[in-house]
Amino acid sequence: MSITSFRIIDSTLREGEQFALAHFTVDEKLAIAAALDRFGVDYMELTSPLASPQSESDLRRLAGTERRFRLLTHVRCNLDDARLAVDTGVDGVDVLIATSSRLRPVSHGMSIDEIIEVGTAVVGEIRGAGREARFSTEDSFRSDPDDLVRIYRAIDHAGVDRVGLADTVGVATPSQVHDLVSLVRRNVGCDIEFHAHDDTGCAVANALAALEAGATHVDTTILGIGERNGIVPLSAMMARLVTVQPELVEHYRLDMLPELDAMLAEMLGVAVPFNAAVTAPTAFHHKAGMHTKAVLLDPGAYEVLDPAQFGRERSILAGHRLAGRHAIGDRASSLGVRLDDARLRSLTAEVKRRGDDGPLDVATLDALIVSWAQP
Ligand code: HCA
Ligand code: CU
Repeated sequence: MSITSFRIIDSTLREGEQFALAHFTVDEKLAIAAALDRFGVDYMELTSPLASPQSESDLRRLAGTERRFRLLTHVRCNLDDARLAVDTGVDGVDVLIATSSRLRPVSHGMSIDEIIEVGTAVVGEIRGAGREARFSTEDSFRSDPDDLVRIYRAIDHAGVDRVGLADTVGVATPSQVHDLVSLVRRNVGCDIEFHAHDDTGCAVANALAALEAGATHVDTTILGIGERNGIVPLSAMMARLVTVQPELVEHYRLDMLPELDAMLAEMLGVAVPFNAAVTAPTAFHHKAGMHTKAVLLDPGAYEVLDPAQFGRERSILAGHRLAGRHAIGDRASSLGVRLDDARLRSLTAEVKRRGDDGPLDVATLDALIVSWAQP
C-alpha cells in the first residue's frame, strides 16, 4: 500500500533527553528547535512539565516562541498532568499509558477498563481545551491485541486526534508492526502514530512498515537518541523515504541533515556515528576499484541517494591498496596530469605496493601522481 500521509514528530527534546548522555540547556533547546523548524519538522515533542521546574519553564518559553511546527508535550495519562500540560500553552498533548501485562503492574496497576475510563476523561479534557490530543499505549507489542483494539476504539470514540503505538522495548519485527498497525487502522478513524525503539536494529524498518500499514505520524530524534540505544534517527528516516516515496519528504530541508546531526553530536560530546545513514563522514565515500570505476561512469551504480540532495559530496578514495586505475586516473586528471594507459597501470601498481603499508594521504598520493607524469 502506498503511503498517503506522513508527518514527523521530532522527539529530540523528549525521548532524546532520555539518552544517557543528554542534558540540554535552555539555549541548546532553543537552538535545536530553531534548526528543526528551519528543516520543516511538523511537530516537536518536549519533556513533561512535571519532570522538573526547568523542564516546565523551558516548555513555556518554547510555547511562547514563534515557530512553524506544532508544539507537543508528553505526559502520563491523568487529569492533573493533562491540565498542567494544557496550561503551558502547547498546541497538543501526547499522553501515554502502559497496556502490557508486563508493564501494567509495575507502572500503574490499572485494569483495561480503568485505562479506558481515565483515557477517555483525559482526552476529553485536552480536546475540551481546544488542543490536539494523542493517546498512546506503552509497550504495544507486548500488549494483548484485543485489549488494544478495545482501548483504541473507545479513545477514538472520545474524539482523540491520534492514537499511538509504541514499540517501547524495540522487540517488534516489521511484519508484526505491519499486522498490528493494519489491525488498528481497520478499527479507528483517527490518525495513527508509531514510535520505534532500536534495541534490535529494526527501528527504521519498523517505522516504514507502520507507514505502509496506514500509520500517519512517525517519531524521530536527531541522531536517533533516546532511552538505551534510541529510536528512529531523523536522517535515516528521510533516507528511507527518499528511496521509497520521495514526494513525502522532498519539502523538508534535507540538505540540513548534516548540520543537524553535527550540531547535536557536538552538544552531546559524541561523534556522528560512523554508520549513520546520510550523515556518517564516509556515507558517500567509494573505495574499492570495482566500485570507483563504476561510480565514475555512473554514480547511481553504487548510490541510491544523491549526496547533493543532502548537502553532501561524493568522494572517490584512490590512495590505498584496493584502488583501481580509474580512480587514480581520475585523480590525475583533476590535477591536470596526463598519463597513458601503460603509465597509469604502473602508477596503480605502485600505489598498491605502497598502500600495503597503509593508506596514502592526499598530499602523498598527489605528489606520487605528479612524479609519475609523462615527461
Ligand atoms: C517513555 C515511553 C515511550 C513513549 C512513547 C509514546 C515508549 O520512555 O516514556 O508516547 O508513544 O517508548 O514507550 O517513549
Ligand atoms: Cu520511547
